[in-house]
Amino acid sequence: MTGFPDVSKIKYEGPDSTHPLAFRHYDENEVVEGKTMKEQFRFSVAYWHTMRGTGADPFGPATMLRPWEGPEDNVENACNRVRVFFEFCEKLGVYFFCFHDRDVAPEGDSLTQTNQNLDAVVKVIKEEQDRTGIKLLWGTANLFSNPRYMHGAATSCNADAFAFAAAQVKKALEVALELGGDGYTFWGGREGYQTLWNTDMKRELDHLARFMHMAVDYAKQIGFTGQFYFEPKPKEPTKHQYDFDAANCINFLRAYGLEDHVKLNIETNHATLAGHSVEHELEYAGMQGFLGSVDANTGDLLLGWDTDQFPTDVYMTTKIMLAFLKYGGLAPGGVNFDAKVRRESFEPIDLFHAHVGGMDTFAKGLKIAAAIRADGQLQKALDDRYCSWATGIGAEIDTGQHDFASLEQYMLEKGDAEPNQSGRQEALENLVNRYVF
Ligand code: XLS
Ligand code: NI
Ligand code: NI
Repeated sequence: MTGFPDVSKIKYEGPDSTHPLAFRHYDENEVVEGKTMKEQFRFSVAYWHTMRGTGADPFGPATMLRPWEGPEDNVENACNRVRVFFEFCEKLGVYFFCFHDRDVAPEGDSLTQTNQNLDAVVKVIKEEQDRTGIKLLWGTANLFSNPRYMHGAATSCNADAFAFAAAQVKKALEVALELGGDGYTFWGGREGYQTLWNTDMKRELDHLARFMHMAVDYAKQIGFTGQFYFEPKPKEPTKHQYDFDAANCINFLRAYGLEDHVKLNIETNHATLAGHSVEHELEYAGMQGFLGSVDANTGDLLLGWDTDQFPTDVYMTTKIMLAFLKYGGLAPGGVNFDAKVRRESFEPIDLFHAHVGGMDTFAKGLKIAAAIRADGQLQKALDDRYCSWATGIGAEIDTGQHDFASLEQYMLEKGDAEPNQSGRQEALENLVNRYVF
């Protein structure tokens, strides 16, 4: 098998630890705001990056040293890889994972053969789940790598690509059910376009909605009760992805009657590619009742693409955790590390360094967020800022007691608006920093 023989179970050692592979802040049993950290986060490892990331980039081939990989990517090798993966999750102390169908099993020469390959590997995944208690946070289907999907899958101009994708998602839902998965994610893949000269956008969006309805119907038919997620991303690989950002996705879901079935899976780096911050996306999804799950990673300010780096910025995880806590947590969603080690970090041990750092950064963010909330000063400042809406004219407007004519009358009598108060942005930034450092 040759997994990680030199690594033992990662332990919590506390903030003073200097051990490079120990948690300083993530203690799975520590209770924060009524839940253990294990329950708060529901951390998940992404199979595609951690087991299938090769380090290849447009300028050079694979760099990753993965001693467990056999010479050929056959079913036997795929099954062995699954066992190594579960060893990794166990040693890391993560209880969830996510995968695409094509991450775990190689494609065959026909759909029948491909499905058989998948079944053989899923059998091993099930055994490993039973052995370890590790669960599937969400499953998904890769509807973007195979050349048949060059024009998209559900939004392809080629109806057969749509049909093939439907067959693939049907199978992926059966697998998610078999593995007791808590969810299923639609990420756009190549659902988008490069130029309107060759694109009928209305038709493509209608097809995407039809496809998602078929998935919802099939899940119902087979008894899969996991949560569906739609994952916003503005660009890459297409120039205009149809699932641009939270607001765009929510509009799509409502326009096509999918709002009762699908929530959002918000990814940090996708938020920044859309010109937003992750906290904006979480807040928008949360306030609309669509906050489902999170793909945790980070981009690079100097690079304009989806670099999928591991999160190391406590300020950012603090903001993320403030949103989580505000909206009552994520379950049945979780925090899935949709993140990859750099091409230059090619040794297996780097996978541990990356995840340990990400988990600790989130744990510290959670503690800071909980302290900010317990103290209440930030909330008080926010409440004070809107105090004109709590009573008097503001409360009357909010309860529907006014129209333009009555407000004109009110102002004619009053003469002018009350003076404004300072926004105090800098003071509030300093207040937050008091908890951060
Ligand atoms: C790609 C997406 C992808 C989804 C799963 O940018 O983040 O990894 O999370 O298909
Ligand atoms: Ni993602
Ligand atoms: Ni991504």
